[in-house]
Amino acid sequence: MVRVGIIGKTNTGKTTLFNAITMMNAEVSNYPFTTKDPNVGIGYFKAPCMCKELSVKDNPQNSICIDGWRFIPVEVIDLPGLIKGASEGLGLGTRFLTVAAQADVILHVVDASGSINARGEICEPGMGSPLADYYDIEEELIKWYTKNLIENADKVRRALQNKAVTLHSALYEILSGIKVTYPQIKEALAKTKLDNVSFEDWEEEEFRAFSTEIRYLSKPTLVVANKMDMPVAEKNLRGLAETFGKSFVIPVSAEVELLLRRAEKAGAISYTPGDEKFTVRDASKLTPRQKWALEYVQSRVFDKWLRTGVDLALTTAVLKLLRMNVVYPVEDAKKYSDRKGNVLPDVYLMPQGSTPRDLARQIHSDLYENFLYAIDSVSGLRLPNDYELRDRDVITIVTTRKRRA
Ligand SMILES: Nc1nc2c(ncn2[C@@H]2O[C@H](COP(=O)(O)OP(=O)(O)OP(=O)(O)O)[C@@H](O)[C@H]2O)c(=O)[nH]1
Ligand SMILES: [Mg+2]
Repeated sequence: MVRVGIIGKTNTGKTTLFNAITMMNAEVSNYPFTTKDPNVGIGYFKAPCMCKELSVKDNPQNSICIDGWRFIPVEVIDLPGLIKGASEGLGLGTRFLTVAAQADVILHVVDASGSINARGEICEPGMGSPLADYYDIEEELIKWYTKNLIENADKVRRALQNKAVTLHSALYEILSGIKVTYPQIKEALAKTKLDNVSFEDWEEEEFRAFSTEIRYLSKPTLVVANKMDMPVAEKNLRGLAETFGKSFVIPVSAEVELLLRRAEKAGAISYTPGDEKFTVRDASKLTPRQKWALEYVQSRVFDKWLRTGVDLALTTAVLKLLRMNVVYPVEDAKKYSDRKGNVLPDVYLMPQGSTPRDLARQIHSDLYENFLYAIDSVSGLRLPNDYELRDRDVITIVTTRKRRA
């Protein structure tokens, strides 16, 4: 399962976002460093379900279908907050970054309303700087990656004493534990031109340059501009979008998403996460406070930003940043079902460039070992084995044992 890590300065709303995504109840407060240990949960993002296009009634097994939207599970990790100087031990330090390093993609939450100061304490909205916060936290991350590599440099040197071992593979031995791939190491060495420099000659500057590349290549990152319900957030959002590019900054109001999901659970409204509207079930049953809150949500978020942005942030992180395609394996190519008759039972997230054989490997080693070929179930055509899976493909795998996925 894809893992999404939530990082950012303390008090930016990471746990609120985590609770909104997972519907858990992790502690939230307006004091810095509320979260002391990482929270882990399951969240769902939505993609248009193939049941609509194929006009079939589906019975999802590993995901959920609501009104033609497929909700796909991801693991979400909420981390304790950071502040500038964390790598020197300020705040809670950086020891939890080992957990962040296990994520496939990062949501970096900033307080777009500028309501926290440099130390992460609540201040007058607009006084804080989300851009400066972002850079402070990124600096801590890069320092952590650099320190981690320097601490392991002796291991790399020892491995390199064996002339058969390349620098790439020696570094891979060290970095694979924090989800860095071999091609990423190759790319980072090439980009920094360190593939031409003997490891013996690497100094602080070289370690840092390489670690910086590794941080960005191995952990694609989306900026979550949170607290967009506050008026001053708009100006800061513009600054963030100009700096990082519009598609890498998502305006979000985590607190509003959490409020809506809880109100939906309590039966007060109908709302599907990611929707651009919500409807009150029975206005006469709302307390004045609830009424005020829903009016705030409507005017401050939906009228202005169309949506809370929580679902969009997850979808963008997984599908765009990680370049995943949603693929539906089915055993019966005509009924689009598994052997029990469940229609469009499962979805798999496959990285761009994956082939049907890669899909077989993800499903079961038996399927992979006995793989013969795959069929595009919608057209009924046999696919070449080097076919690159596309988003929303419905695939039947044919094996030597006549067993199908
Ligand atoms: N206005 C507004 N406030 C929010 C939003 N999201 C979170 N907050 C508030 O921001 C404060 C901090 O929220 P948390 O979720 O505890 O923040 P955190 O980043 O997890 O903080 P630490 O765990 O202490 O690092 C709380 O007072 C939240 O109610 C939002 O979308 N809008
Ligand atoms: Mg927290």
